[in-house]
Amino acid sequence: MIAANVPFLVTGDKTFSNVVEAWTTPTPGDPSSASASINLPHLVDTYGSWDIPVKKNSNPGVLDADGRAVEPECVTVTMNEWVEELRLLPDNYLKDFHLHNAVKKRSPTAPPLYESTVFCRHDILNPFLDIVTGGDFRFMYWGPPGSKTTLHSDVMNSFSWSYNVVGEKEWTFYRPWLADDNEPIEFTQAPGTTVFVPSTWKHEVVNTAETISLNHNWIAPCAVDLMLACLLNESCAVDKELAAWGLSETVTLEEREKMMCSACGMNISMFTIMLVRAAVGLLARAGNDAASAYDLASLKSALTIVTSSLTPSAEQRYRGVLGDDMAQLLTSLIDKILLFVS
Ligand SMILES: O=C(O)CCC(=O)C(=O)O
Ligand SMILES: [Fe+2]
Repeated sequence: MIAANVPFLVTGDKTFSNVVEAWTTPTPGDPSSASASINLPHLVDTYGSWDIPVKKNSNPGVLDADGRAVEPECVTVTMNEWVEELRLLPDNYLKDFHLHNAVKKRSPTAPPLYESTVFCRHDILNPFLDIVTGGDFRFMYWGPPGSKTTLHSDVMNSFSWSYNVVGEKEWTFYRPWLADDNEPIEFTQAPGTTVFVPSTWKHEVVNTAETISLNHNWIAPCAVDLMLACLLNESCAVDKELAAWGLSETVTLEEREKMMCSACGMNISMFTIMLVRAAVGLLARAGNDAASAYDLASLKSALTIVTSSLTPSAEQRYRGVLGDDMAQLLTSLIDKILLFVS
């Protein structure tokens, strides 16, 4: 299903039952979570003093030249301010709050608040970022009725999943191989269900009731080619910009990689290390099954493209970023992986 890269809705996923139990209050006489309301006292008690990002959702759906949504204005407030003053103003949307990370930073040894939903346990992006940058793409969203996310496709051609803790969302998906005005796929997401958001599909989302959701962007080994396509695009965009400023010769490879990182959250060197880490992990598990073989073949194919067809070459980039010794180590590790994975 995931490799097919089409949207789907999952019901009966019990992964988040702890969160649902803590964050919602069942309606008396109705034990189902579908009619539960938000447990505001619990959320205020637990997260009241924490900083959260609130976006002014007045973005009219403008896309930049690469088809990404232009970001709406964002302010930082406390969860108390959100709950008491801001959460029901229709223009506001608590969005992209790194809750998972915030919990981990405050209580490093505590178990995570929730596990990733079962169909994305093969994420190679967030565990890598945890180690390398300390950042992540694991979010909590909380929007009043009518709040929305305008037309976009997800960052770095990632997949995402989105679980409704409480409330309801209307999703509209546009098939990437058809023009945007073609008949979209539309459906309603009830509380307690999870949507799989495929890579490169443009979509828009409206909260039809006050809604709290958990949402992760993630990369599966079988889809690294899509992420690579995005990074190669980004690399060309950086090159063009440097050429336009007459800086092609003066900017170092390290600076070039930094520019890529600030434009899209990742660069070629980091991407390569992420692939190597994933390949070594798969090889160490010595999985003999068809899924592991498919994953390894996808990683190998992306590594082959990265190592053989870039200008400036991947090896030059690693030298710029990691220094000579580490770059050499990385290159010989990649050679071994490419040899080993037949
Ligand atoms: O729930 C939303 O407002 C947006 C979610 C979304 O775009 C996603 O999960 O990819
Ligand atoms: Fe999205």
